[in-house]
Amino acid sequence: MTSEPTADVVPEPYPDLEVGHNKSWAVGAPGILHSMEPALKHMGLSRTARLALAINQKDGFDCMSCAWPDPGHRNVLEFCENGMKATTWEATPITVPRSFWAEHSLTSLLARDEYWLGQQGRLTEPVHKPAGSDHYEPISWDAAFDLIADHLNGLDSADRAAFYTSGRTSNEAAFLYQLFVRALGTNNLPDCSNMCHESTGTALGATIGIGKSTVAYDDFGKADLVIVMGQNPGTNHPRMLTALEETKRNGGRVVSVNVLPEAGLVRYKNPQKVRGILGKGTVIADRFLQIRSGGDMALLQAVSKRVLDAEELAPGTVLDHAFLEEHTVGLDALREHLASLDEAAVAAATGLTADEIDALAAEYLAADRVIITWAMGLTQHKKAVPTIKEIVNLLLLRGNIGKPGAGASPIRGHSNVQGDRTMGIWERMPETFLAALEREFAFPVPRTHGADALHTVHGLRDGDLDVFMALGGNFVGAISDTAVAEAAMRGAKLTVQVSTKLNRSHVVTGEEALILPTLGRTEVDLQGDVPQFVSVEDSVCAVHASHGAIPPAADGLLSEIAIVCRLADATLGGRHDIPWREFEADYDLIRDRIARVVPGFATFNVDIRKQGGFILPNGPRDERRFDTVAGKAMITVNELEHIERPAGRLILQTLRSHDQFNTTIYSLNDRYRGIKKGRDVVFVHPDDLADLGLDDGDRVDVVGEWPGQPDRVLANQRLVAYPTARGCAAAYYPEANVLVPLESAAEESNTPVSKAVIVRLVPRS
Ligand SMILES: Nc1nc2c(c(=O)[nH]1)N[C@H]1C(S)=C(S)[C@@H](COP(=O)(O)OP(=O)(O)OC[C@H]3O[C@@H](n4cnc5c(=O)[nH]c(N)nc54)[C@H](O)[C@@H]3O)O[C@H]1N2
Ligand SMILES: Nc1nc2c(c(=O)[nH]1)N[C@H]1C(S)=C(S)[C@@H](COP(=O)(O)OP(=O)(O)OC[C@H]3O[C@@H](n4cnc5c(=O)[nH]c(N)nc54)[C@H](O)[C@@H]3O)O[C@H]1N2
Ligand SMILES: [Mo]
Repeated sequence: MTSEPTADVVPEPYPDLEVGHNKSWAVGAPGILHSMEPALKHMGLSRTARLALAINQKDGFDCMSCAWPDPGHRNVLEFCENGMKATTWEATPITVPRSFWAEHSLTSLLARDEYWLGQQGRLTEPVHKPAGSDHYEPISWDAAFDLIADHLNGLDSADRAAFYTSGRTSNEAAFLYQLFVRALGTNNLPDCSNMCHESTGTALGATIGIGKSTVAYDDFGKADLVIVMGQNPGTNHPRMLTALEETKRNGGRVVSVNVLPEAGLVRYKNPQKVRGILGKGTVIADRFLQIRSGGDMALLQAVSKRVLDAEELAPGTVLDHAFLEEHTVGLDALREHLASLDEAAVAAATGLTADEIDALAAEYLAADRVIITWAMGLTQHKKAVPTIKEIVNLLLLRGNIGKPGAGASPIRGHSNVQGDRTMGIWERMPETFLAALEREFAFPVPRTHGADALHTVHGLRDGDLDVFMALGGNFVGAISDTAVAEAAMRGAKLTVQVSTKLNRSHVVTGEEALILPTLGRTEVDLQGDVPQFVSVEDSVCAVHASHGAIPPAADGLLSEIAIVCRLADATLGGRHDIPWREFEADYDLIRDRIARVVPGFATFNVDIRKQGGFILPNGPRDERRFDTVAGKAMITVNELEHIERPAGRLILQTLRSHDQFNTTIYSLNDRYRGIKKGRDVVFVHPDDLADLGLDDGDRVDVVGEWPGQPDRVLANQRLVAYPTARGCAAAYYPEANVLVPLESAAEESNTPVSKAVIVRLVPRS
């Protein structure tokens, strides 16, 4: 018998872990009340009230918990439980004291988890870890900027530095950051999108000519059918449930396609309504297809095939011929390809019966207006890009793009991840953007594609990168293959984190390291005496202003914009004719430049001051214009492939609990899944447990497998019998990131395959 691998670190079990039953309903009054408790405890009533009344209001700030759009009509309290958690987490008056850095060595901080690190409060002053030291120590802002400038200016090539962005960064800060990085001479601009909706951008860009949603907010109220695929809105986009409720009120239907029966989709109590507080709530999903992990491409092909078969039976009545003729290419090839679709392969891939698939096809055919939404359950798979292309195929067959109540709707994660891309945060921005930037700022903009998130880890590991800087986020916490990523990061000469709060990326550092604390979006941003505002773009391409509402957590914090401007000034000096200090003093001047570089922003400073902001133009949505290589929407042929599960193994997905935001852990509870006071759980179907000779409550090591590589281990997890699809398991991200191999990436988009790790469960003796 081969001996089992052992983990470097065996975590202690959470001592008070409780496992109850999973819930079928989401949100409602208990949700809101539960979310207010910590805020009230730490912030006092008036700060809490100021916050709550400003979230997502027209003169307030944009909630940073997700990229769900704001409705035209706002409720007095336009937020959800998780939005309240995100804002109070940022707005806490608790701060990291100066003594913290002397008291805590980096070695001691490495033993702390994300929950503890986040609990330490807001960062208030820049700190520096000199080479060879085990402690950060305070440093002045000017000295910090000079130090980074010296490192950057000492590089043989700007390509030896990488500049990460997380999706909370405002449009204005993002625009200046990419300007600085390109003026420095590199396109190394990895971002959280590389790990998130990159597959979406890749698939939609190729097929419809724009990587963004083709629906507007109001379309949800007009749809006959919304198919929600690979997404858990009850936790991750709670306000989307209000839109789905609208779909239903107007007679539309909702179908959920998911590996798990997620709470909010089964029943939803709208916290904004008395009915939601007292009543039974709305049943959201009329139909639930519990699919096997990675089975969505097969399902979509099978539904498209049924649509094409129906057309054969009743020619001229099923497909939207006028639309297909005028706006698409590729129909014949798809028809030919699907004619030989192997239904046995579909059944194996999806785990669904032919009846279930027939029923979904019938729903699709009965609806004149169909929206398909999706998130990480689709994008974080090896075959994510072709899967999303199959969504486009299915929609195009009946003209479901570019008409009211219909469209393809990726639901973004971070609140401004979409806007950051629009502003140029991408390692391979198109030539049109780079040329416009070059015209406006008169320096030679580099054209070679830069490093994305995974390439950045490769670059650090292989000694091709010396400097890593992050504008927000938690790179080593969020990226796959934790042990490999952390070892790679330690190879950097300098790491710089611009952050609001402590996380793992502050304690896994390069030789030298800096933390630069920044203002959050909730806080008033004064330049001179003038309060500034910033802007963001949501999932449906609406751009609006965000005004800080509460006093900053500490004196002396700089905004992200000020940090970028001062760093650029220190690094580039007079090398280019870019007025960094003027940009810092007046954000309107930044918007004037964005207006001249980024399409759709021509009258930015005027439009952003309108109530509710403005909507960016979108070819497919507005005029059925598809800027692809063919000049039409592309119907594509994608070879079916599904995940083979070796005997005795499970396909593990890594997902979010209800009380976390990505790597930020608000509490140890996951209410809707019945988990309390702990995160060391693995969800497995009871019949799979029985087959494996295991029981609910057993402690196991979860061992991740990748061909030709040593196994990876997430040690000492408690098994939870759970109604997931057969053969599939689930565990929480970011802890489970140790199991995701660096090599396991989606084809074309290079997104880590966080939703399908082959694992075996080894009982702890
Ligand atoms: N409160 C809160 N809000 C958030 C976040 C947060 O962490 N907390 N994160 C934000 C970010 S950055 C993002 S990207 C979004 C993420 O939003 P989601 O994508 O909803 O997040 P996940 O928790 O990764 O959930 C993935 C969902 O896909 C399902 N799934 C997994 N594999 C498959 C599959 O193969 N097929 C199908 N059909 N379903 C599958 C899972 O069961 C789960 O319901 O949320 C954003 N909003
Ligand atoms: N296994 C697995 N891995 C995943 C995923 C998964 O589903 N499974 N999901 C992926 C996805 S979808 C995403 S988007 C990434 C997320 O990756 P990231 O965006 O890098 O991670 P976050 O946890 O959102 O970053 C949180 C940190 O951002 C900082 N921060 C918060 N607000 C601000 C601000 O206003 N300004 C600045 N400068 N800093 C701020 C705080 O210090 C906080 O600790 O993770 C990815 N990784
Ligand atoms: Mo995300």
